[in-house]
Amino acid sequence: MITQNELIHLKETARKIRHLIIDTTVKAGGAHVGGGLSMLDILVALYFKYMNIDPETPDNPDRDRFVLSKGHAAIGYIPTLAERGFFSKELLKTFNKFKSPFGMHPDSLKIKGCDASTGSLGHGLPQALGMALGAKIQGKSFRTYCIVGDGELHEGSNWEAAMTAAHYKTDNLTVFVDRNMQMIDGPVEKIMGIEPLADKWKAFGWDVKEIDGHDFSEIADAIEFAHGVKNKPVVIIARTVKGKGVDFMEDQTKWHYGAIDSEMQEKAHVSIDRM
Ligand SMILES: Cc1ncc(C[n+]2csc(CCOP(=O)(O)OP(=O)(O)O)c2C)c(N)n1
Repeated sequence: MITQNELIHLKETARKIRHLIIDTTVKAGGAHVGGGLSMLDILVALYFKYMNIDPETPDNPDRDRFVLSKGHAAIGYIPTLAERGFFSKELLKTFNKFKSPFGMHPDSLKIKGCDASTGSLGHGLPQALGMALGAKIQGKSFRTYCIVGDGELHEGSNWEAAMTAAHYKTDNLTVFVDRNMQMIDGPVEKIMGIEPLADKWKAFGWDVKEIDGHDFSEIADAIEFAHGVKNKPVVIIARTVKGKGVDFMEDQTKWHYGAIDSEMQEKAHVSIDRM
C-alpha cells in the first residue's frame, strides 16, 4: 500500500529523474534511453520506498541488493542513484566520458551504490540469485531485487538461474521483467517470441504477478505481495512502454539507443512535464 502523499512523491521523483535522463543523454552524445525510461517507475518505487539502503553506508553487508540485469539501461539507473544521494548530480555530466565512473554499462567497482557490474545480457539474474542464496547461507534478512529485459530473456542463462532459484526456494529474490515488448532490433515477439511468459515462469516454479509497470500502486502491491510469499521466488511481469514519458520515443524500436539534439531535448522536457 502506498499513501496518497507517497504516490505524489514517487511520481514527482520519477518526473525529475526522467528530466535528468534526457539531459545526461544529451551530454553523453547518446544512450539506451528507451529502455532507461521504461523501467524507471519500478526503480523509483524500489529506491525511494522499498529498498533498505543508505547512501551514507553503501557497503553495509545487511543492505538490500539490486542488480540491473539489462545493464545497457544504465542511463536510467545512474541518474536514479544520483537522485537518491549516492553521488552528485553534477557528476552525471561525465556519463560515458573518459575517466568517468559511468560507462554505458554500470561498473560496481566504480559506482557508489551499484551492487553488480552488468551489460552482458543474461548475467545479472544469475548474480542476483547468488546474492539471494548468499543471504540464506549467512542467515541474513536482506532482499535482492533484479530487473531483466524481455529481449534479455532470450539468453538461456536466465532460465538456468530461474530453475536454480526455485529449487533453492529463494523467496528473498524478486525479479521484474521490463515487458516493454521491444528490443534492440524490433519487437520481441517478432524477433523471438517469449509468450506465454507467465506460464513459463510458473512452470519453472516461480510465483508470478502481472502489472502495469507505470502504475505505482500496482508496483507497490506487487512488491508487498512478493515480500509475503514463502518458499518461492517471485517474478513481476511489468507491462511498460519503451521511452515512457517522451512522446516521440514511446514504443519506437529506433529509440533503443539514440542521441538527442537541443530541439529534441526541449520537446522531451515538455512531454515529460505533461505526463
Ligand atoms: C550477451 C549480449 N548480447 C547482445 C547484447 C546487445 N544488446 C544490448 S541491448 C539488447 C536488446 C535487449 O533487449 P531488452 O532486454 O528487451 O532491453 P530493453 O528493450 O528493455 O532496453 C541487445 C541484444 C548484449 N548487451 N549482451
